[in-house]
Amino acid sequence: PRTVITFGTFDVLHVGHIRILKRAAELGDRLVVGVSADALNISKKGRAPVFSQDERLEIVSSLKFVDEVFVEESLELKRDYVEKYSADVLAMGDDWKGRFDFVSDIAEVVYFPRTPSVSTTEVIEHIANN
Ligand code: C2G
Repeated sequence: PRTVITFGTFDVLHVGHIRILKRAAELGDRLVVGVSADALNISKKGRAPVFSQDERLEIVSSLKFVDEVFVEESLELKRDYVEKYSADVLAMGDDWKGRFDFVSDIAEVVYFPRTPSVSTTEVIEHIANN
């Protein structure tokens, strides 16, 4: 079977997340998702996600086109995760374009266009200001 791997925080799940997961799943037979750890978000973005990693894992693993989830502990471990899950394809949104090309010797690397005008940050701001 052809395995696809993708990564993300998937905090306050929205249609942009759904679309990329669905498109990633369509590239193969099995979709594995690395959900970024709370600690990784704090170091990367300076704030904790709204939902904890356990909650985000539970939400993402409940989607019908997601077959397996794990905690992404570090951005630098892409190669190890691709090998561990025997991924044939690594798919990401194009806000990461070029950033994961270093695994292209062991997996096909695909970047999808992001869904315009939706983001977790905007959702949080919308709720805060209404
Ligand atoms: N995404 C999208 N359209 C949006 C918002 C997000 O296609 N409007 C995609 C992103 O491009 C990414 C995925 O949804 O591929 C998850 O996005 P985030 O939860 O913001 O993930 P991020 O914090 O970028 O973490 O190792 C990589 C990191 O873990 C990615």
